[in-house]
Parts: sequence; structure tokens; C-alpha cells
Amino acid sequence: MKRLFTMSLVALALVPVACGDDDSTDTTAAGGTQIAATATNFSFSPDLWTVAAGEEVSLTLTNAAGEDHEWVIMNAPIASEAEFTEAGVYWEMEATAGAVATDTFTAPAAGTYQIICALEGHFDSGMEGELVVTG
Ligand SMILES: [Cu+2]
Repeated sequence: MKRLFTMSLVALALVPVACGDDDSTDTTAAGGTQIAATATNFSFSPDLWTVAAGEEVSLTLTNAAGEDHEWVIMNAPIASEAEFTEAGVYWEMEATAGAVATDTFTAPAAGTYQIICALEGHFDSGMEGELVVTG
């Protein structure tokens, strides 16, 4: 929050320099990006999210199921659970059964990233999505 507040001050300070132009980019930077996902047995809804590279992204993960689920950004896609390693994880969060969790990550470099639930058997059962990061 402290960092976002600082950015807001910078944005305000730049307004007179920009002759009062309303720059929507500043508004986005100050407010961050919010995305949401609902996890069930065994899928994400939605299963496609788009964010901007380097943006602070707040994810609200709603677990509508009776068992725990994760939302994991993979550095490189895997074809099956057997290929999963912790080293291949860019960022991850978990929502326990029936819970709503929120956490924040910095969007990686532009590209398309595989989203999975890394709990045993879940990815192989179809818990997969796609995070598109624009440049
Ligand atoms: Cu899961």
C-alpha cells in the first residue's frame, strides 16, 4: 500500500506538467489490477485472465469446493503432473475448502502462462487455465 500511495503522489505531481491531460495509465498504475477466479472440483472459472507485464495484480480466489485448491503460475507449461517441480513455479496461492483468499503478485514478462492447481491429482483432472500477460 505504501508503494501505491507513493505512485499516486507522483501521478498527481505530473498532472500540471502534462497540462492537465487525463492520463488513464496513471489511474491504472495507482489502482493496480484486480482479477478473480473460482475453483471447483476440478476447474477454474474463468480459466483465462489478461494482465499487463509488471503490474501489481490482486487475485481473489474463491474456493467453492469441499477440498483445498491452488492457483499456480508456471514459468513454463507442463503436460502432466509428473513434470511439476516447485522450481517451475513463478507464483502460487491457495484457498482452503470453502474459503475466499486474496493475494498479490507482480505480473511476469509478457507471454502466455499456464495456470494449474498443483495439489495431487488436480491438474491431471483438468484444473488448468491461462494467464495472458501483455507487454
Ligand atoms: Cu485443486
